[in-house]
Amino acid sequence: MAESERRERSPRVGVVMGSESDRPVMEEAARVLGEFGVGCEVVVRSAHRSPEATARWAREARSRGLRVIIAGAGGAAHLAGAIAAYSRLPVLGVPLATSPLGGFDALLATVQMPPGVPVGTLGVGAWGVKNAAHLALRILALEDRGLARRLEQQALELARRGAGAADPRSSGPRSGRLREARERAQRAGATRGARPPVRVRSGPGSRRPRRGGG
Ligand code: C2R
Repeated sequence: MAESERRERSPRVGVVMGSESDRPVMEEAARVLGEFGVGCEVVVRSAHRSPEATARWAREARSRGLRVIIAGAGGAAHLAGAIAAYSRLPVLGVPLATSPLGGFDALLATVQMPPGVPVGTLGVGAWGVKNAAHLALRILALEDRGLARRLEQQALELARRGAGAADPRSSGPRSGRLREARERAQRAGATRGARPPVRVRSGPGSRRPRRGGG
């Protein structure tokens, strides 16, 4: 893929999380978006701890060039809903498993929004974060043919891999893993030096990451 095709001048996806302690899992979203050459803005904002800064960030998101927002939070996860109240951009909410209730609390807090203020809620934790990024890519691909083509290629690749795993002539799971590792390395090589922008904004509500937290 041509470098110019992968490069993007300004981020199109906002990735917002309730605390610095959410960062390790939320960064998966930036990684997936980056694989497709889509830039993102990564921020920490909290509807509870920094409500005014959260409202400001959400209100200004569209004028900064963002087109989709991914919001992840744990516990009483009101962040995605609050952002959907302040912005008309599509908001994808990811419940995180950070409290002793294991993410079920965050799922309920994110999913059941009052009609008219939608949050597209994904699965809990890392799977949800990855799928939020994939869903954001599909939304952007509605208006971006190059991206739509890259998603089509990815779907073909996934189908090929699935077929390979079921094929009795393939030389087993070990060689499959080796092939995947090789492909990953090749992809990393191909995208090195052509990274899309990741804008990291600090602000109120930011907390130092806890050791082993998250
Ligand atoms: P700390 O680790 O900072 O104590 O945060 C965060 O997403 C995090 O998972 C603990 C958890 O609190 C969550 N949090 C929310 C919101 N703000 C922070 N759910 C919010 O506005 O919804």
